[in-house]
Amino acid sequence: TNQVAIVTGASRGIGRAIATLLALQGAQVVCVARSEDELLDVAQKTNGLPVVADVCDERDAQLIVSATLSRFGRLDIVVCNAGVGSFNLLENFSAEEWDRMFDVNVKGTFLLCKAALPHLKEQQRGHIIGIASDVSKRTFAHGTAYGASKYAQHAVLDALRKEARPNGIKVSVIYPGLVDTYFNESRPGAPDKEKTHLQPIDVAQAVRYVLEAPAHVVVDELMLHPVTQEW
Ligand code: NJP
Repeated sequence: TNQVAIVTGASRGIGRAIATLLALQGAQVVCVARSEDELLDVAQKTNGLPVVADVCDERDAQLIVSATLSRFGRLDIVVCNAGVGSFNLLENFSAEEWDRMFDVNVKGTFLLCKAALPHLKEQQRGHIIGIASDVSKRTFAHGTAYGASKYAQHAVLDALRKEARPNGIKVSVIYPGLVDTYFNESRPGAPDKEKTHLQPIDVAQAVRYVLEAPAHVVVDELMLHPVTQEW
């Protein structure tokens, strides 16, 4: 199709896989992240529009949407994927680390939705997709800050679904378990992770699934895990 999609966190990991799959499906993709070199690479491979931006910055969020509209004249899909996480005992987290997770994971999602909504409302159509986490719905040790931010991101999108429905706008949220990416400073591709982790493409396929729902159907939530993940 000739749909236009914004994907945040497109420089690597899950966002890169989503941008790549959407481009393969025929979408025009606006690739958003802070790392210019990686972003230019993925934009070139997807024939997409690179927008170097920090999702925590309100002006950047507005710029992402205005750059999309001036380049393509339309906006159909907004994928709020950019996210960060680090894990520690509560007493070992700095206030800065706490703020960083809430800034990217919660405020980043809020700001891009806020910037996109006037346009989506005007056209009475659009699809917002959030990449949350299985820990948006359960807690775990060492996950106070990250888990709280992902619960909050889930709450933002869950409430937004109710606000958006009267305007014909769909909100779908995907809750993956462990995914083999650069998340939390890890290195993807270790052979032992093939069984223990999802691959970024698995999450991209979930995005494709929710996008393929018929016009009268919204997939509210989709949770996926590697079969081996115990918790
Ligand atoms: O992580 P990673 P994932 N402004 O580190 C971007 C969730 N999740 O793909 O700016 C704009 O490979 C960053 O780009 P850059 C997770 O919570 C994961 O795994 O250049 N972009 C990069 O492209 C997150 O919401 C797992 O540094 C910013 C991307 O985000 C989503 O999946 C499990 C940014 C991160 O790529 C994607 O994470 C789960 C900013 N301020 C949920 N800050 C998992 N991996 O196990 C970061 O349940 N980015």
